[in-house]
Amino acid sequence: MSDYKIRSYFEKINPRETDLVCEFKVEPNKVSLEKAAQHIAAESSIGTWTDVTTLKPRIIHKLKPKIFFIDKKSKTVRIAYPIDLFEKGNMPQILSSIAGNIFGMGAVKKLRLEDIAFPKAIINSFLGPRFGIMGIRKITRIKKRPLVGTIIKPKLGLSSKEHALVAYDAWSGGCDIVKDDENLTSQGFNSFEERLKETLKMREKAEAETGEKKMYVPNITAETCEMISRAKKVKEYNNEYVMIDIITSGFAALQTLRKEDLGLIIHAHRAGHAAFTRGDHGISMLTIAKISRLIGVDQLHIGTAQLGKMESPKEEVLGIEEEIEESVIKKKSHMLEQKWFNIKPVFAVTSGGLYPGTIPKLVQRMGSNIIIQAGGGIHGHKNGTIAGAAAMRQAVDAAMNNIDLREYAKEHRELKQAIKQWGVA
Ligand code: CAP
Ligand code: MG
Repeated sequence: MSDYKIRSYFEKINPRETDLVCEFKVEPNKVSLEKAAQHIAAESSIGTWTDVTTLKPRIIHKLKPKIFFIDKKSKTVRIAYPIDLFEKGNMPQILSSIAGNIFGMGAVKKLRLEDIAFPKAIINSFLGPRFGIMGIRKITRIKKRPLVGTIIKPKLGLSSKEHALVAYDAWSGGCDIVKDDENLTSQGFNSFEERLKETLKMREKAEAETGEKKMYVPNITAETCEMISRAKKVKEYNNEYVMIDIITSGFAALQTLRKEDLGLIIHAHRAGHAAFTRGDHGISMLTIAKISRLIGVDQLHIGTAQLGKMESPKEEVLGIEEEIEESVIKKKSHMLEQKWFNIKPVFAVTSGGLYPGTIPKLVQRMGSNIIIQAGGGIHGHKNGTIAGAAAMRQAVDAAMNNIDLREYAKEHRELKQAIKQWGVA
């Protein structure tokens, strides 16, 4: 029997600069927290359920991860992984290690990957955002205030021409950005290229009439080869943006899109994330946001800080906003230290159940470096989409000038009607 037993993964060390570090919250299953941590460290790196005769001392020496922190009260475990365990530039492989089998092990009742601290060599192996916040502000010519966007509603069912007309109304009313909904791609009633063509015609009209730069974010989510060909189509039509549903498309597809480097702004929708970011078993949205920034999205949905229709804890959203915007993150509760080196910041998108009455609190909580999107909160306005878009822009103007919303509404009838319908948060 080989004596290459790995007696323990515990080691009182400080992680090396070159290590990749993970923080887990662990609910053990009929074993001690230490035992569960051992299983996690083994299964996420070089081990399995029993010793194997094929193991060699050099593998243990080079590749064994170290459990360097364990806290019984908060059930937190931190593990430092030698960088050679990972293929640089390969997000699926990294996640198959530290976010793979371990979630299904019998030794854990619940397991949540709270955060990953990527070392410099891994950071440098990804492209990061091409534009980032400053790049998008330059293209949209909006220097300081939040960008105002809408999602065409109903989600599905409009023809390409009808979709384009709703977009025209939203832009005419004051929206900077119009996007497709996450489940609109190229259905029989609204094919991708037809929609792109019709909507860009309406964009041109709206720009000429308003004198403002207007943006269209078409959803290219599809099988990867088809997605790339749609992105190339968008490029042919001289559009600046594409949108991809990053969870349902997958991180490999997102890497492919980013590496195509078509010079398109990538809007990342996170539909499906709550299947595993919610509750105490799965992967935190903070981790998903860091992966997205590293691969290279330019803007990302991160929640509404409890002001919208989705569960969206304020502290979590503000932590994510800091993580995707700042270049150095200091360690704090459930956020590991992270240096982002040359990786650009990502524009935070806040969306889901928002309406004009939520804007003052939203800007107060998240600041003005955000993209605010409202679907129902614009197209549900009693006087229609143009009025709804105008009401959103008025609410942003009031917030940016610290004017009480109800006060401002006295002189702005669209906002007044929106407050009558939905109130002020
Ligand atoms: C919002 C939305 C967005 C959600 C996604 C929707 O529409 O278009 O997909 O914001 O959630 O389909 O619900 P409403 P998140 O403005 O009508 O709610 O941003 O949290 O990922
Ligand atoms: Mg949507």
